[in-house]
Amino acid sequence: MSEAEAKSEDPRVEALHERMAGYSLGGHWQERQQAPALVPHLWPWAAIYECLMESGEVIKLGHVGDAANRRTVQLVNPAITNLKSTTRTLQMSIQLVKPGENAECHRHSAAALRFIVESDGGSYTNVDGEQMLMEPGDLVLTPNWTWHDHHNPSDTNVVWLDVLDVHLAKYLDAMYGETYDQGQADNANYFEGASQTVVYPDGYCRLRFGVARPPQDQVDPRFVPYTYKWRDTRATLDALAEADVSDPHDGILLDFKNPLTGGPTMPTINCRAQLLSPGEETRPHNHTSSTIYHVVEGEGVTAVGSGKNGSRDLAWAEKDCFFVPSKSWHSFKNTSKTDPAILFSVSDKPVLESLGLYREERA
Ligand code: GTQ
Repeated sequence: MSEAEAKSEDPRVEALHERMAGYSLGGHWQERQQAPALVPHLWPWAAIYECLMESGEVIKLGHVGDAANRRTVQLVNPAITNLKSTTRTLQMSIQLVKPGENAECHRHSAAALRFIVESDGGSYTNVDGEQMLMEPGDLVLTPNWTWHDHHNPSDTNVVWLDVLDVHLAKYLDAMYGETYDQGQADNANYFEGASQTVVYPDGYCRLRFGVARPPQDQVDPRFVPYTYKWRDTRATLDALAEADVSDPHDGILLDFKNPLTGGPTMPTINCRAQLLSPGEETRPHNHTSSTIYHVVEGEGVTAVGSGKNGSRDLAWAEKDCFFVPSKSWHSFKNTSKTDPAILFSVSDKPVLESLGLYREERA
């Protein structure tokens, strides 16, 4: 029995509770069930990969209705296994498309992105008619309501991280979508059966939304399809590491900016890359956004500290994924004395910022 209820020896209070329950009312003083606090967690790549490869054997990728339209292994926060979600707002999953397979065209209100882990560069996602080749480390955006289908015409597997704001969209009762078969295309020339026709070549988005660009492009700047090439990101990290421009809490830190607004990657998801120099140890900080990390290269430890979320030392190696909950103190250590460590991360920071709910404490 709760403290408040224990004190209610007055039979009139009990009667009031019963009467209110009958009217679907509650008293501010009555106990309520709290949502569980999310916990820090690390998913070793070996475990993810083993299950993903097995899914490649037993889960058929096919047409909507007769098989899975996407083959992904989803990261689940152990505090909310019943919800099968990575964070309260975001889902990170790992997707496999085998040689010769296609994942059919659809679009949805949830924003999505892909970060490529394994590819020989021959696979691509078609986003609103643009071929976006997938090389390891590339970041491919499929913003809210953009059509997308995935293709692997190569002879090796392609594996990537999917990140979607689907839990936020569902929480807001704003999750909807359509497959190409049911939908109407904006431009009939884009579509053929369950896949789009390629109308724009790979790299078109970086020209069209580049520094020299058409003055009156009629697009909603918040939702432009875009790909950030890893060769560019890596060169920037290396150049800044050389110049020693380091953030005390995150090392060399890059935001993947929206190319038109200069704002976050997408309205609901921000992406970052960070480099920790050999032996580097960062200072702890905490903030009200929650973050999922993927280790691009290197090894280290993220100490996730104190408070109601518990304290954990997450020891990571290449390709592992880990989660740092909102408001958790955390700091990074690159445990190699010779090699840099590079992390890719996604967070719901833009949501918190746009609602005036973002806070950060630095030690
Ligand atoms: O590849 O379009 O992990 O629609 C979840 C939903 C991937 C995708 C996911 C999706 C996709």
